[in-house]
Amino acid sequence: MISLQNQIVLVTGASSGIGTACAKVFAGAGAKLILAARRLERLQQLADNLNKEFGTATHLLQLDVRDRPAVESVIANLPPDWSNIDILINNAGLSRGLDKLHEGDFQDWEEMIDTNIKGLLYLTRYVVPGMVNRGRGHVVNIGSIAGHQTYPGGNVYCATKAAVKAISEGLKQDLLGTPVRITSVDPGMVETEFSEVRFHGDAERAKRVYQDVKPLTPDDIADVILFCTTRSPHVNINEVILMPVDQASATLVHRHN
Ligand code: NDP
Ligand code: 8X3
Repeated sequence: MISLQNQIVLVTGASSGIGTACAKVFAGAGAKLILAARRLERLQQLADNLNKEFGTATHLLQLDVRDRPAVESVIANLPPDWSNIDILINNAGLSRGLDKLHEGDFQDWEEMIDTNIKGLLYLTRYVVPGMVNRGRGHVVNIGSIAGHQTYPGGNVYCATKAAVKAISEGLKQDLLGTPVRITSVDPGMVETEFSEVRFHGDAERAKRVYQDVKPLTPDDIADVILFCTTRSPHVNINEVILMPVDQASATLVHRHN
């Protein structure tokens, strides 16, 4: 197991759910954190809490990962103490809608494609060259079971996560011959703000997704990411698929009612 003490970890989508949980787990392990998301006030609150609890040093980035020039600029202009990123957690992502493809909303599609695929690519493109030059680094992409199985209404969201799977596999191949590691962590149902975002703020509909079932928690995912990033340097965990015991596939969920 390798130590994360003083390693620099960049977490996208740190303002909620899995990203926030990653920030806490990596702070507890002694890492220094670059926290990125659009909602800066949430990042500020998180950074204050981590500083109080663990004395964590943080650097905050108010960033929309869809904005390529902004991604390029924040990475290029990191203060020298923060520029040698050891671990990139490409977590920022979202689903929008559960419409049939032929009735789908173009704006929903574009938001998912621009965030889940292009945003992840931009971060990877601007951060990984430094890792290759320094001869150390680990990229963790958050995929989904949706990248392995398409479900009704999932169409474009599933396509974006299938793209994340292909990008993770491609990056692994392209990094062959370097010590940089790449892992895809692909969860099933995790209770976060994900469903509320998918249903455009319809909290009642979002609540029904997790009703009478014990979903994964964001901490469960952060725990797996911590495991993957602390293996011996010669070990690369390529892909982890995890789901709740109450779930067997994207559509097969056992409800206790
Ligand atoms: P949340 O909605 O709780 O968190 C999503 C995070 O992504 C927020 O911090 C949000 O920050 C950030 N984000 C969204 N769009 C952008 C953007 N354009 N630029 C920067 N940050 C952005 O959902 P989860 O924690 O569940 O989602 C995290 C990842 O996990 C996503 O990639 C999702 O697809 C994946 N996933 C989730 C599962 C689940 O069941 N919950 C299962 C499998 C995978 P802000 O709005 O402040 O910018
Ligand atoms: C999130 C899990 O099954 O809602 O990626 O697509 S699912």
